[in-house]
Amino acid sequence: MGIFEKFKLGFKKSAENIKSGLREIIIKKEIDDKTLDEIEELLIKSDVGVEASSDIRKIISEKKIDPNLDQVDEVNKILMDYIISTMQPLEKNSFFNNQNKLNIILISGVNGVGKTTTIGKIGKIFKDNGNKVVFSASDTFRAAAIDQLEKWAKKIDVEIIKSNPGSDPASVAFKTIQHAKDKNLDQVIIDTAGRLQNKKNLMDEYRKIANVAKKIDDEAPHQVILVLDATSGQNVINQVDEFNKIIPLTGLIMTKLDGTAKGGILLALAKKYKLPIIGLGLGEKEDDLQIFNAEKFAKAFIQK
Ligand SMILES: Nc1nc2c(ncn2[C@@H]2O[C@H](COP(=O)(O)OP(=O)(O)OP(=O)(O)O)[C@@H](O)[C@H]2O)c(=O)[nH]1
Ligand SMILES: [Mg+2]
Repeated sequence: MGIFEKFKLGFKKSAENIKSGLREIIIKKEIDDKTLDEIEELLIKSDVGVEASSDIRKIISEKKIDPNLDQVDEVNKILMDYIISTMQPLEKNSFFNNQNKLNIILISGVNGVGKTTTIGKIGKIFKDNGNKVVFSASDTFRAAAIDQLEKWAKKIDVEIIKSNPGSDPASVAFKTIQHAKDKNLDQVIIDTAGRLQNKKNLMDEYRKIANVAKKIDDEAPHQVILVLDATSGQNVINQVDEFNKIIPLTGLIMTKLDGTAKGGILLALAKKYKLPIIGLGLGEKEDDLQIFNAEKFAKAFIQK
């Protein structure tokens, strides 16, 4: 199965819910206020957020769809256009280019969302694009975390700098950046321990990694990417808020969009934060990251 098919499959359930929901709602000749209310409610239930749902309602209402057309198709077209126009400005393919100077990327997120796996996947894309990559094993919290990142480094054949479990995460990041400077590498990708955004000491540690990076390069970290798990539902909104407060985010990656995810939350995030969406995780293997493309996302979302 190609990555796009996989992507589409991930959305099958939510898209079918929307389509069958629309078929149930749109039965009358003309789309009246009650029908519009029901469409809006269906969209909110699909996680696309209050703002986007209300925008879409307004567009449908203003469009005055000809009752002789297949109205469900027409509404789906509106949905698709809306997704593309909202999300296309958030594409950022250039993220994976060689910047011709050292680029330091901090990967953050709560426990188990897929940070380490995502580092393996983006490391591979960077490498395929001709970058020299080094991983920083700054999740020193668990010994297994260091081993996990090391396996990824071996698999895709990039360097890794690590230290003993329990050592200072910021000092590992410092060593890695220093190494990258000495060896003229292109991309430093820093893994961090999964942390609850309300644990102050862990969040202080996270802040310290960024401060240490700044000591070597005052523009660092150049990228601060929050990894979000699509199965977390509305919680992701809170996660973006909390992490953004500590070190301003420069982009998002959403994982676990394979399976039965409700991808609508990504539209809600796009509308609310307008943060670049770097990629979408569609599985556990090295090639299971799709560089974000709004049109592909929209097509998968409505199963076109
Ligand atoms: N299906 C699926 N599983 C994924 C995806 N990304 C990661 N996983 C799985 O999710 C689990 C957690 O992934 P990790 O990469 O260890 O997550 P993490 O955020 O580094 O976890 P901590 O370091 O413990 O906070 C693993 O079993 C991964 O294989 C994805 O896109 N799809
Ligand atoms: Mg990890």
